[in-house]
Amino acid sequence: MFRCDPPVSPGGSAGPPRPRCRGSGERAAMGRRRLRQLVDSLRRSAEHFDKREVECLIRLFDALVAESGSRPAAGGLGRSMFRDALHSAFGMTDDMIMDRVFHTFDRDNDSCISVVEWVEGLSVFLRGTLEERIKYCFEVYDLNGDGYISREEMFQMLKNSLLKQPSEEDPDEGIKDLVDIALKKMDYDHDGKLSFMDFEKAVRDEMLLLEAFGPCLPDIKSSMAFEQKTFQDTRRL
Ligand SMILES: [Ca+2]
Ligand SMILES: [Ca+2]
Repeated sequence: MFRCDPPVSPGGSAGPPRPRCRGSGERAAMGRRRLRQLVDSLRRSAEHFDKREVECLIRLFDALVAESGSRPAAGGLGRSMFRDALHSAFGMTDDMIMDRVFHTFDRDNDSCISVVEWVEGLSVFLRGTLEERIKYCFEVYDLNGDGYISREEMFQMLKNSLLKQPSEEDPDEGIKDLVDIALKKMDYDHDGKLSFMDFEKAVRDEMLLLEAFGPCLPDIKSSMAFEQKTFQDTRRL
């Protein structure tokens, strides 16, 4: 069971009102007009989905929230439910990476994924452009959010993903070697850490480096299966 903390102060953001963590019960009370507004607004902000796909994703969100047993007032996806969804739909298993994915979706940092955050997050996660995916992966890997992927952060992520395989020698030494290799290849300005510019340049040179520190995007097969299953529903909201 999870709990959604109350949202932080909205701080007068521009644009249409962004609903926070509304569950199915609360949204039922929004009325059809507001639901239309939500779909229209999401179609603009989550630009990789068309109207029908947005509706399907809202429906899936409602189903997941209902499944989690969240109280309507606190509706929205908490961390554990979101991780379960990532695991079952995309085969993700790395808790550290899944927590970071949660963090990138949870734009307002209230520990709860609202319907808007869900659809906008999936737009990048499933269909993001290369530029969007580079930004997304960098955000996932910058564990403390200071704008750099540090040597320690690389070590932590690589250790986390590599220790699942049996190793014969001192694993830390091997991981340190990998960090050195990553820095040698990606740290263009030689300051011992990866800035966004370093990371972007490295990935544009070699696409495989996009997920250098752990898989955080869906593979093509599970992504296609998810889309097929989610978007086959032709009912209107
Ligand atoms: Ca949130
Ligand atoms: Ca950092």
